[in-house]
Amino acid sequence: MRLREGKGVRGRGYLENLTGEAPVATWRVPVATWAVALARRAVLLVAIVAGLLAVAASAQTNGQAANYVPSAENLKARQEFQDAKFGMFIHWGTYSVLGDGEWIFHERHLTVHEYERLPHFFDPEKFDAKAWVSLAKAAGMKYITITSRHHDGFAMFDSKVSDWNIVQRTPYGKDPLKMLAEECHRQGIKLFFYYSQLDWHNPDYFPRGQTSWNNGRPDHGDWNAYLDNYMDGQLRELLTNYGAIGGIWFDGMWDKPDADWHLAKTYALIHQLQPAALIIPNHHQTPKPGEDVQTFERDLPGRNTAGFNTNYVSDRLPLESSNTLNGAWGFNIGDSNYKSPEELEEMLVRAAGNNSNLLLNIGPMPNGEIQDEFVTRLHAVGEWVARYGEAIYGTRGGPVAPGDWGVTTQKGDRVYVHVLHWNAPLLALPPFERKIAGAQMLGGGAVEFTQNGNGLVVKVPEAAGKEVDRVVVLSLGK
Ligand code: H79
Repeated sequence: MRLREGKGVRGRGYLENLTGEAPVATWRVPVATWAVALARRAVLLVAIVAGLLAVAASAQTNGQAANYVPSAENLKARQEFQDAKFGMFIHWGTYSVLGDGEWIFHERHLTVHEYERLPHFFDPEKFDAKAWVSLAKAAGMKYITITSRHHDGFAMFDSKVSDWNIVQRTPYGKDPLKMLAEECHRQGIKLFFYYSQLDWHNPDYFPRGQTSWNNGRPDHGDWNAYLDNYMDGQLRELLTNYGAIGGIWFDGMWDKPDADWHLAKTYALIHQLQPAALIIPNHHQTPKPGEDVQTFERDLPGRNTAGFNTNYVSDRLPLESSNTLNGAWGFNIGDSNYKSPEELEEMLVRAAGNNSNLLLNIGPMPNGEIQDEFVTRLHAVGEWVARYGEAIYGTRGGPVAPGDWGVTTQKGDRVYVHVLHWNAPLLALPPFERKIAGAQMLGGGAVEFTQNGNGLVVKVPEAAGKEVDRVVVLSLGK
């Protein structure tokens, strides 16, 4: 009986009790009882191991990397990702030729045969990787996420998996991602690959989903081959041939939300090839095992003004919010709805105050140039962020909930109060747990404040001209 009374029966778990040292008191127990107890232990152990195996197997078939434990490199990469705060999103593909976004295949009801004409016109002779990476840097962006292939399935890189790629189907005949990766490594910018799981071109993307389903493909196809050979094959290329990459930004799963996407297999492949590579899925759902970042399309985390995002916000994963500089992702020749530098700056500040990164998109032109309207605005943001970056880079969301008035960020013992829309001289904030030792404007100038049990009142200087963000730096005392 004594054998069953050990501390491990409850508490820290059966396995420890079963596999742990034999209790010292064993000799007092008659041999027969001892043997029966051992046999029971063995049976129980076998049952537990079998149970664990079954759980693992079902996790595999469910497509969930249920046992995912991020590697140390991965956890470090997550921190660096959060510190980076500001990234450049690039949508560029053969669709850019038509100057009407990246959904023309679907929106114009083109057949595969018709769409296959497009690559013949794609010859970006002005593409200059150095200019692109330099622009990102000048804007204060710390990483780039580029479409390695969009929903048209067209690989913008040298792929051996299929000839539906830029090297084999365009007069250009080169791999721009290779040039971009080399330039990013030279300039110290992390490169992420956007990869569309949705494919409007491959017949094995079958059964088809909600989009571009009637475009001349046969009514049969091998879904498993599409995932395991085609997609994973291309991901293997992206994670092998371009040096260290930041990660993979997935999109398009929402086209077939109920399908088995073999996520466990794909995610394991990525983490095995590059443990530090982050998996960033834009599936608009609650994060699944194996994923490293939660990203929100055209929305701050949890807002869902777009209508297709989830309201759930992870308190574990780094967060990211993607948005467009005008209204389009891929080059749109008629879209002049540019956000002003001030709007973009506010967007970045609001992202940071919501503990999130901002991934800001541009759609380069089919000749490889980036239009002036993007360039001038990005330069303006870059000049601004050079002055205000201390209150953004390396911060996390601050202690005060974001509001219309503004947001807070925090780095160590400094809280940055970003006053965005507040016309009164005094700004009242809720109580801080710690005493405020001092307050000053970022860039200089003392700030008067009073702190008591009701909260903190800060005297904010008037905004100068178009000043977007008045940043009060609070030093937290002991
Ligand atoms: O790459 C850019 C867009 O092309 C792509 N994601 C960004 C980053 C994108 N595609 N669609 N959307 C964004 C919006 C999603 C719309 C949806 Fe639906 C509403 C998905 C599910 C419901 C449209 C309608 C597609 C299926 C039904």
